[in-house]
Amino acid sequence: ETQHKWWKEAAVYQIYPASFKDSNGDGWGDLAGITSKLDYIKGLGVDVIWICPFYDSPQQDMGYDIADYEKVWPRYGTNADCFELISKAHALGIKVVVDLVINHCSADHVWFQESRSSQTSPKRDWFIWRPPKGYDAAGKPIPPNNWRSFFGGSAWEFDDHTQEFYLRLFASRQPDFNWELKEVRDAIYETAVGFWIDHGVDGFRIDVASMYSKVAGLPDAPVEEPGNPFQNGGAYFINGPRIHEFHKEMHKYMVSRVSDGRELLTVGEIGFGDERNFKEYTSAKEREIGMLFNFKHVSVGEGEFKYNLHPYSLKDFKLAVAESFLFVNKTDCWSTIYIENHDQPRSVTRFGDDSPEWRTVSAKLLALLEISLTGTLFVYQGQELGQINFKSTDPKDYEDIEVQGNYEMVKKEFGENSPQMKKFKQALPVISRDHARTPFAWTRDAPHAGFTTADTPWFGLNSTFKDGINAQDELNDPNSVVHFWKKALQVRKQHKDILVYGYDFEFSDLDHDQLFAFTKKSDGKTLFVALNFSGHDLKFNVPHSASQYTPIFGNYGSIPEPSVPLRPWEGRLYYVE
Ligand code: ISL
Repeated sequence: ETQHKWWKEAAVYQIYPASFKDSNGDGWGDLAGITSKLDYIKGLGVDVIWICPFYDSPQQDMGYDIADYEKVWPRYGTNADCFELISKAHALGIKVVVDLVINHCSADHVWFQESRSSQTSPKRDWFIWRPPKGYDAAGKPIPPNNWRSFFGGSAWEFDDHTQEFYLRLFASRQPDFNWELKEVRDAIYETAVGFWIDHGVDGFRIDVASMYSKVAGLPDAPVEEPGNPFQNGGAYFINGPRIHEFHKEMHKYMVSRVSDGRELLTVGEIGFGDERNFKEYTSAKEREIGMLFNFKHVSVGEGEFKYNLHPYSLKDFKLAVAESFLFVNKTDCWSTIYIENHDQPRSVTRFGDDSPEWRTVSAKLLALLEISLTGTLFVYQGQELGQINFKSTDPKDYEDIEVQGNYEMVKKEFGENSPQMKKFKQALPVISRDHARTPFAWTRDAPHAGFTTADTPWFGLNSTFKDGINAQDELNDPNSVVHFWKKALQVRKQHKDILVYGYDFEFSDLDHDQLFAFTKKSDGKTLFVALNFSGHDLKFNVPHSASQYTPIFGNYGSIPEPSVPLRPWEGRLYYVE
């Protein structure tokens, strides 16, 4: 049975430090900037902040390439700034979760420097080194297998110094740790986990949590994308043979390290898997991770190669959304509800309608969907404003290494004028990670929306701050998306028994292509939710027709009887008695 826990009913606000608030005018957000905005965050009614990596890093992958787990990157401030942020947040009753990036580190980390110094270095096996498979006609070394990096090209990097390749599933300078060695795991726990527990954090968002364990022998991946020398090797490292053993071990370490009895929030970036895996990761009795991020719903329409988009139906989306939490039903497992993060585009553009006519109401509709679902709710900075994507198909307008790396790969493998390139460019304004990474818009009237006083921010703002998508204008407008989110978070708390913890979820009209409607239960109560994913009026079948419907909440002010058609992008929550 589902137990109530603080971290299940908390609302978490995710902060991307580079793009939240710059306090010293160098064009980058920083920790003191976050501290200066704690009142704004508190005002939203969230309980926790998760701060993306702020550790020392050469920033090849925006801080997910960590060179020192125990030191703040100087542009983000000092360790003292970080400890101050934690204590000021705590004083306001806000808990703090940090990112735990331990599938890989940066090639600048001293451990990797030692490892690459020679083939006989005592730390050689701390990373995954292999000799070339052979040499091509031009004498170039051939990678040990055909795995593709998430950022394009081979997942292997050749190191001239020792004439071997190291595995790096992500960027060229993000070497994967060799988790097979106990010595490596202990060293990771001690620094990346222990140091931050000692400094008072309330939990961890665990990066790439499903990929630490690679299948022995590192076999070639089957060819799913003909013509490309590099293939998706996920079957050999996602949810690998020892992954659950590793999480059990790390969980034990965390529990033993906490000295004051606080219970940590842990959320694993699991991405893809089957029900058996989701349950094993998150079941309380397995003692691994508190909850997980499933990627199914945010990936609908993406290809085996992410940027190869294809059409999908609302039914595909509904089923994918449900996969996030259905496995939790009346068990001791748990999951998350989210629709944006720093790796995803803006949800209004992707799943709502970002035209001036429907932006506000469709952003509110997505909020209604999220507060109605079972799991811990995560809101990403700017989502509470109904931020939208910027519209560019030119790779030059994008910063992200994932865009740049895959652009180079498509160019090299297929050419600048190929149909593959055309598809790639069309995908950019839809799904690039950069849409989430434009600096936060605080006000309309200051340069760069008040994010920085520098002439040039590290990444340009979305120009929509001039059209009212900024915190100040929205706080001044009672009908804005931000005010709706505040209310929505209160409603979720008020009705948490059913909204947060409800069970026996059931779709109505699953095949319907505009209607997202469902029923779920809690002890003694039944909830019915109807959401119109279209820009026109929608009449729908009312289930439980003999029953009494009591309105709870909606995005059009007054809430009529369910027999009244839904207005464009209208959503309604009712109790059914
Ligand atoms: O972003 C993705 C899909 O768009 C994923 O492939 C993503 O790279 C993967 O989920 C892992 O993400 C995490 O680790 C990466 C980092 O770039 C991401 O920002 C982070 O969330 C490497 O550390």
